[in-house]
Amino acid sequence: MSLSLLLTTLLLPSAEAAVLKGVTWTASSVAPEADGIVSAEKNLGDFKQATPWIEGEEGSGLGSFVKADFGGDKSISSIILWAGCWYNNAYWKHYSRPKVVVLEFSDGSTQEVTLKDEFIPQEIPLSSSKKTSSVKIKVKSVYNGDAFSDTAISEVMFKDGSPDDRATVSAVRASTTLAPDGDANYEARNGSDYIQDSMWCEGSKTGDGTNEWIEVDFAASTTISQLKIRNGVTYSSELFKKSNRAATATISFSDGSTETIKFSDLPFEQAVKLASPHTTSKVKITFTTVIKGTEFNDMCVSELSFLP
Ligand SMILES: [Ca+2]
Ligand SMILES: [Ca+2]
Repeated sequence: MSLSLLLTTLLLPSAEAAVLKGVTWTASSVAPEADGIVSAEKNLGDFKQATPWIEGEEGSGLGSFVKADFGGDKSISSIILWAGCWYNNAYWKHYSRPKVVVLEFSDGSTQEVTLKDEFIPQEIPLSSSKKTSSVKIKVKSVYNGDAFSDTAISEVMFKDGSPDDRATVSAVRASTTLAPDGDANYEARNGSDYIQDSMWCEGSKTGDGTNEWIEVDFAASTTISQLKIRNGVTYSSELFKKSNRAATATISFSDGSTETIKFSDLPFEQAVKLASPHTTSKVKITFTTVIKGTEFNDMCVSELSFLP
């Protein structure tokens, strides 16, 4: 191997499997709106955890199903499932959660999976990368809700065999983290879960987020030239204005070099180009100035990823 080829190999960005977009959902039934919670099959693929599908059959809906259509064959390596109603922690307990689900693929083959009864996303690896144009998820048994018998699933993601352009994150640390409340937790890992309404929030009792930081380790040394961020709470435009957002940051790399970056004050994904590409095994972002929210004095970041 020539030296230049060896270097190219070593400097390739480490990438993880991409999450499929543009999935079409159908369901055996849909529950009517209740307590302001709108159930819909399309909620399974809207990249929001607080929006669920809830089945609308009698009892706990054993045998009810949702079906994801990919519009052609895809190689699915794993499925990530937000089981239950993630509207908030209380409603997660109120509605039934699927326990055993049967996955059915377009070739008719099936795989039975037992889920945990935990308020965490669960990744199901498929026995071998499965080539399929659809996945049907059928509820076989449930963990009973404490108020309603209907069974909910809030989000489903499919990872396919093609590499993602995002650098693979192996660990995330933050200077402080806001304690969990009745709605959700605010852990740093929420910044890289593809979910728009889950976020890291700093937990300083008195500060507004200035000088708080988030540090990301990559699975391997990776060349990055831009980052993508959903700045603040991107749950809704209303909540976005209520909480603190980042205005500027210093970003430092494993070789000790730094750059100053600026963010737009918008509740959407934004790309921030670096002045030059950096090959690095980790990135630390220290937020240096903050835009104040109207109600909560915590600075949050909903999504953060690094691209070549
Ligand atoms: Ca959803
Ligand atoms: Ca998130």
